[in-house]
Amino acid sequence: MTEEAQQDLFGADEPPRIELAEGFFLLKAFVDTAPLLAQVQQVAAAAAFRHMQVGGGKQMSVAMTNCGPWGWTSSTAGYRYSATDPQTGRPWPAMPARFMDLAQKAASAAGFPGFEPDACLINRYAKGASLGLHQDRDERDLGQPIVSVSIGAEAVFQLGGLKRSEPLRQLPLRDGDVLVWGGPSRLRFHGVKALKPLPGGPDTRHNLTFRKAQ
Ligand code: MD3
Ligand code: FE
Repeated sequence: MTEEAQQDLFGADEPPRIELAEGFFLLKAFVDTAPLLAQVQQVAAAAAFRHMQVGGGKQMSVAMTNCGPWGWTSSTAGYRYSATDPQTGRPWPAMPARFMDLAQKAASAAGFPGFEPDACLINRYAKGASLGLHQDRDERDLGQPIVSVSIGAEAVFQLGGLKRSEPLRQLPLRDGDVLVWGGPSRLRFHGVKALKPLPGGPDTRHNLTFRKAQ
């Protein structure tokens, strides 16, 4: 079915919900991102964006911070969820009520009711920043879905399979698009290609990922 035909299955007032794979949903233009970006700036004022270290002493091109009870961190020692920001020793900023509400509404819209995220990882992409192919498997209960929200510049994301070697589908992600993935798609490999901001558009992309870490 084409995207257009699938959109016709929904009422005119319903945001289009596209199932890209079993348990993997794209909610196009699901949210107005202006208020979200303001909250991101508030979080970043208390827990600054930083380029985390990964194996081999390299730094990620994507800058990250977190809000909520748990935050994803990476160092030369490996990946983990931490209740405190290793840069300040303080707890991560609280998850804004608007974030929690959005994550729960999106999860429900994709058929995952009762989602209670306790972590929100915030990624910031400047021109050229990318995220290599990976799986999200640092969460305790892989039966819980993940919700992601795209803000700002358009990016091309790569949707793979359950093995790194499987072919990748490339899909554009635009401002306000929300992805929800769970069930058999929870451990799909995925990544984001180097950001190429379009002339006249925003030069930065932010992405929120809501997770149940513990
Ligand atoms: C899941 N972030 O933080 S989220 C991450 O846009 C992360 O910042 C990316 O991956 C970002 O761990 C992507 C959306 C996404 C895209 C493709 C996927 C999630 C996916 C494909 C398969 C499974
Ligand atoms: Fe990921």
